[in-house]
Amino acid sequence: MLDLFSEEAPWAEPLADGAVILRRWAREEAGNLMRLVEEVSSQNPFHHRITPGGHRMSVAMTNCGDFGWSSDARGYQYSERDSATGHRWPAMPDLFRRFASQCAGEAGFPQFTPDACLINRYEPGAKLTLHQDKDEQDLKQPIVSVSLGLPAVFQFGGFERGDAAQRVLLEHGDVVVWGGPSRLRFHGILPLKPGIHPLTGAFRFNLTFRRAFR
Ligand code: MD3
Ligand code: FE
Repeated sequence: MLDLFSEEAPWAEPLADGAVILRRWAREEAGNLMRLVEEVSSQNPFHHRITPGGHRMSVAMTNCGDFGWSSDARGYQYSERDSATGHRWPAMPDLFRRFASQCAGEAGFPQFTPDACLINRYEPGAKLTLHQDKDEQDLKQPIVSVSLGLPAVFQFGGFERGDAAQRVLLEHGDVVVWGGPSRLRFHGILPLKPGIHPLTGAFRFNLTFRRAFR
């Protein structure tokens, strides 16, 4: 089908206080970013982790950087080693660090240097229920998220689990910077619809760049 919008330039729009969507900002680098995702995941394969409650997550994850986020019987935490293997996480590629810092700068966070990158892989039906990201030491640091491949419906709620949530479609190349008051909002991803994307096949990938420790 003819894609009437494929030539449209990237643009930025505020989503909420402290949150900015940089639509399509990662499109130009998407091929390079995906090659690096393959490289990281060849060293530390995507893995469906078990929540502290004993459930297998539908989203498969890996990490790169000085720290990685994971979940196991002991709970959720950032650590220098993958508890599943005892190995350090692969180094964060320079392009990842540079790209995330540049996006954060555009959104008004000029000092952001990530020390952790969580990579989520969604297959059809995979979802992330509403949650807050609060395992990081300094919640004044933003999180930069980069979506690649199949689109997903993102839910953006309030400060309590039961608050009404807005729905936002996150598409290939969309970058979102979450800082300020938005940093502690509940958020999630609705079950992924099946499809085929020319770059990522049957999957959606989401990279989140974080500062885990001061
Ligand atoms: C809003 N990831 O990894 S990205 C996560 O698409 C996570 O895989 C989703 O939520 C994904 O924790 C959503 C958008 C996102 C990331 C972090 C946030 C939104 C956020 C932190 C605070 C508020
Ligand atoms: Fe999150």
